[in-house]
Amino acid sequence: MNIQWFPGHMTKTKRMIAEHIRLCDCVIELCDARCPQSSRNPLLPSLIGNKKLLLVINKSDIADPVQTQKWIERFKKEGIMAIALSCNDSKGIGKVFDAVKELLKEKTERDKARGYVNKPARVMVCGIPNVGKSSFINKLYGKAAAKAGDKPGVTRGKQWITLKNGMELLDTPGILWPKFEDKDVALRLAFTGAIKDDVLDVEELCAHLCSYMAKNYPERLKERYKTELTEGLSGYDILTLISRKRGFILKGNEVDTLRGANVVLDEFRGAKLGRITLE
Ligand SMILES: Nc1nc2c(ncn2[C@@H]2O[C@H](COP(=O)(O)OP(=O)(O)O)[C@@H](O)[C@H]2O)c(=O)[nH]1
Ligand SMILES: [Mg+2]
Repeated sequence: MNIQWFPGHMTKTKRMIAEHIRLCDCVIELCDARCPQSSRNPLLPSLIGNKKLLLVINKSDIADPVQTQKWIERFKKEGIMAIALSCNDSKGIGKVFDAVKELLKEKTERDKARGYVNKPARVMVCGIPNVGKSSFINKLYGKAAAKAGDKPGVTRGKQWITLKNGMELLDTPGILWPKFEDKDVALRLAFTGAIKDDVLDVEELCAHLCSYMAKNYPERLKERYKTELTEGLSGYDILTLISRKRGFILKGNEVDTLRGANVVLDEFRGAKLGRITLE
């Protein structure tokens, strides 16, 4: 899951996308609803040229629904069609088909005028690691009619799957590399588990999360860890309080904040702190 991104990997991904994009009508980019902007790769538009893009804000079941709605509106203002989805939910896939249809409306009209009716929409899924690409593709397969088999002009081994609702899906997703020039972006990706913890110190990482939680969702922290949050506590102070409350004490009465940090991060990732958005 945690791919170490080297220039060689990026080149390979760029080549893969360039190879397939001309055969596609649109690209579905998946991002993580807990940090919709940070979990995107801003270079994608330049890789797909003039092809249409649908942004699927996945894992919306574990993000703050109010914030997810705000993100959808913000993307809309930027001219990006975005929909919220949860691959853990049995429903919702119809929304994806509807959105693709809407996105390709003009093209469908043009095709029709040229005598092509019911031309399948060809779609490629892209996204950084851990946003749910495999889960999403499996969810779409749930409605698969048949394997389309190799098509001429497509790299051997690559498969187009014919789905219901007239869509053909490339079964191999484009795995984008996460882009973090900014520390906050790296932190958000580390909180969600999209990048390895060992990129950053676990206690420092958790202290940042505690500090964000205390600012934005203090009640969740209080509820889960039964701690009082007084004014002016640092993230590390909060982590110490939580670790003590959980009884993580080392010899010499020292608080085991490393254990506490691992527990809090795990609980955050498992949505035990409720539905949270990080940006
Ligand atoms: N809560 C939640 N978890 C999801 C969702 N979609 C995927 N996941 C989980 O996120 C993790 C990464 O998913 P995966 O499909 O392997 O992502 P990929 O690396 O982009 O292919 C897995 O543990 C999935 O079970 C979702 O909509 N909601
Ligand atoms: Mg995968």
